[in-house]
This record gives sequence, C-alpha cells and structure tokens, in this order.
Amino acid sequence: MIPAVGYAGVQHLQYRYGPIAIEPGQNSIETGTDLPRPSVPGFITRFSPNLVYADGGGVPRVDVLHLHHGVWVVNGYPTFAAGEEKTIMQLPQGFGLRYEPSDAWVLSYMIHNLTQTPASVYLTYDVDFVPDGSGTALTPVKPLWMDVAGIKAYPVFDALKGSGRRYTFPEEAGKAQRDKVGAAATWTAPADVTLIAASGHLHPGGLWNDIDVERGGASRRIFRSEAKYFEPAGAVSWDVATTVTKPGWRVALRAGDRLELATTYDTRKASWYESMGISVLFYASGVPGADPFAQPVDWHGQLTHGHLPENDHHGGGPFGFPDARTLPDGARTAAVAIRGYVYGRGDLSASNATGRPPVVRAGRSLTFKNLDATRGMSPRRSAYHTITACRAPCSRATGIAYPLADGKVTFDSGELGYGPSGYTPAANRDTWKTPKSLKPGTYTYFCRIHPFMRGSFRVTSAR
Ligand SMILES: [Cu+2]
Repeated sequence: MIPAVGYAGVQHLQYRYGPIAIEPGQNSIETGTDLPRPSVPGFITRFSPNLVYADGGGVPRVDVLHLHHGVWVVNGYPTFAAGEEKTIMQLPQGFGLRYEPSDAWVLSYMIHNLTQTPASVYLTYDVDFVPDGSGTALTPVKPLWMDVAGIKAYPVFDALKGSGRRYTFPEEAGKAQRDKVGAAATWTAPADVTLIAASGHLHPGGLWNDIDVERGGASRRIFRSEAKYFEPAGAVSWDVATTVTKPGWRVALRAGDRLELATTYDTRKASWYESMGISVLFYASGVPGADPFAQPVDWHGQLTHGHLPENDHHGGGPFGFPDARTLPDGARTAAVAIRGYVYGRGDLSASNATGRPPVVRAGRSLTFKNLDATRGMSPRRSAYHTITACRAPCSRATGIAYPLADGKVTFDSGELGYGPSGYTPAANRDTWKTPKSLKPGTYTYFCRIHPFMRGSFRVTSAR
C-alpha cells in the first residue's frame, strides 16, 4: 500500500457514512448529507475509501455488493472519489487540501447489489488531517475533475466488442456516442499552475487513462494511469488497481495550456457497457515544476495498493445450468416477461418446459418486458434488468469475471426500468426487442446487473 506521508500533528481519522440500506438488486445513484468529518480547520493530505458491511462482516465480495462509485462533493465540486478499484489519494509531501468546517460536503454514491439479498453497509473514508496550529506548513492544492463523459451524475459511454483491438474514447467515438463526450474531457489552465498529483478511474476492460497537454498545436503526454489486473483472465474484471502519479511528479502549465483526457478499453474479448474514464488531479500555484515542452515528463505512475481479497471470486467454474443449444424448442411467442429476477421463458435456471428457448422466426422480434422496475417505482427499489449477449452456453458459475458480454453477435437491451434522466442508469423504458436481423440459431444472454440471471431464445428460419 502507498506509504502515508507523515507530518507533525497529523491525525489519522476514520469516518463512516451510514448505515446505508441496500435494496435487493439495487443499482441507483443516491445522495448523502450530514457526513462525519473534521470539526476544526486544517489540511487533508490523504483519503482512503472503502465499503464494509454494517454488521461487522468486513468488506463485501465485489460480485455480491459493488461500490460503483462514491464521490465526495466539496462546496459543489467533486473532490474525492472511489470506485471499486479503491484508489488511495495521497498528496505528496508538503501539500494539502484546505479544509474548513463550514465547507459543504455531499456524497454522491452508487452501490450496486448484484443479488436479491438486501444488505446494510457503511461507506468508510480514512482521512489524514493536519489541523491548523500543529506547526506544519502545507501548500494548498485545488482539485481538478477530468471526465471523458462528465461532469454529470452518470458519465458513461460504451466500448463495444469488435471495434478493433482497443477503443479509445473520446477520440474514436462515432456518431452514436459523440453526444456522450463530456466538457470535462478537456481543461484549459486559467493561469500558470503546477500539477502535483493525478489518478485514474476506469471499469473492467479499461486499460489506461491518458492525460496529454496541448500548447500551440503541439502535444505531450504527461501521465498515464494504468490498470494493473490481478485477474487471471486479464482485463475483464474488477480485480484491478490503477496507478497514480509518483511523489515527485510536478508539471508546470502555462495559462492557456489545454489538458486532454482519453480512456482506452480492450475490446477483443467483450463489450463494456456504461464505462467510465475519470481522472482527479490536484494543482497548486507558485510551485516549481517541469515544463513538458522543454523536457520529457515521467508519465508512468505507481499503484496505490495491491490485489484485494474481495476480488477473489472469479467465477467461470462448472455450474448446473443446461446448454440451451441442446434444449428442445420452447413456445413460439412474441413476448417474454421478466419478473422476480427470472426471464419468463428460456431462463436457464428453470427446470421445466418454460426453461426451453422461446422461438421466434427470422425477421421478427421477441419483446422482453421488465416487471421488476415499473414506471413510478423508486430507482432504489427498482431491479433494472438487461438482456445482454454472452457466448453460448453462458452456463458457468457467476463471479467477477463471468459471464461477460462476449456473444458472437453483440446485443444489449440497456437497463430496463425508470428513473430521472441522467441521474440513474435506467433506460427509461421497460421493453426491448431482439434485433430483427438475427440469423437462425440459439442465442444466450445474461443480465449485466444481476449476472446470475441467464437465458436463451432461438431464431428459426422464416419458412
Ligand atoms: Cu437483472
């Protein structure tokens, strides 16, 4: 773990927000206020977040409860952030984020329950705090939030399988995704400032976040936050840590220099829906730094922590589900209802005839309707489901690396259900139609939100 920087008078404060009740299947964005925090002015020098069960049961397994994100918004600006990679923010020696008890702190968080079992958790944050009067002089820093699809409550884009070996957003965003590019993908320095730290947040499949600086038509790489996967299957799960800048990294920007953030995903094995690319930077004034146009900058970073035990349940082992390709035809139908976390026809967990793949003729569609997230239901109590192609037979045991959106043919319904637009991942519709272009064959799929849910349908030739 990245060593803490010691100071005379530093306090190691442990805070927790909660308990937070997590509904079955929940995948909503919530807001928290009245956050515990220091009662006197000073400087924050380190911030280390986590998620724990309220009953003392430790850190939840990531394939059970998932910390999609926690963002601590200070005086209206996103300042500290945690995703499942649980990056620790450690400012280099001599720097601190100014803190006043009158600062407004709001927590925006998204905790995803991958199961039907309710839970109760705390969001924890360990803070190194140097109170005023301790005799330690620190240089104040300001946060800079860069986000390829933000700033907004749910800043996401899709990196689809088959879009080459890799997909870089925003550079390679086609027409369908241009509107997802965020204003915070770039930042123009309003004055001469020196960057002193940077981090990176990405999702499974993500390889790195690059920060380049542009001046007078020239461009230089100043940092790459790289994903180090401990996951044996490679860049496919949350068993990952990302790098932050090394302690001596200082990059001097001139007023008018433009920073650009880009995120790159591996699209060989699977599609990555609703992905993110975020970097939180800190900068200061009146601090010497290297001019990236005068000398190369060491853009490699260091990991803030190693492999985390909550990521150890990888999945992919033998399981009792059938191979739908070998099952006899199910009902000829035009509609499948999803209720109680079960696909009404073709669910791989159904042992009776309803588990057989429903049949539709080529050129026609099967319409799925989610009854677990109906209009008017609160996002917190909604169970958003997806129909997402995965490679047949898609029948193995659930874990953080299985199943994947790796079907030979790519399709995805989006998260069927409702919620305020831009503030939930909901597609704001409850139905989805299979593409009419599907060729005859048996198709297997899963729910990205509750990956134990698996199903199949069959397309027959139009005769
Ligand atoms: Cu689901």
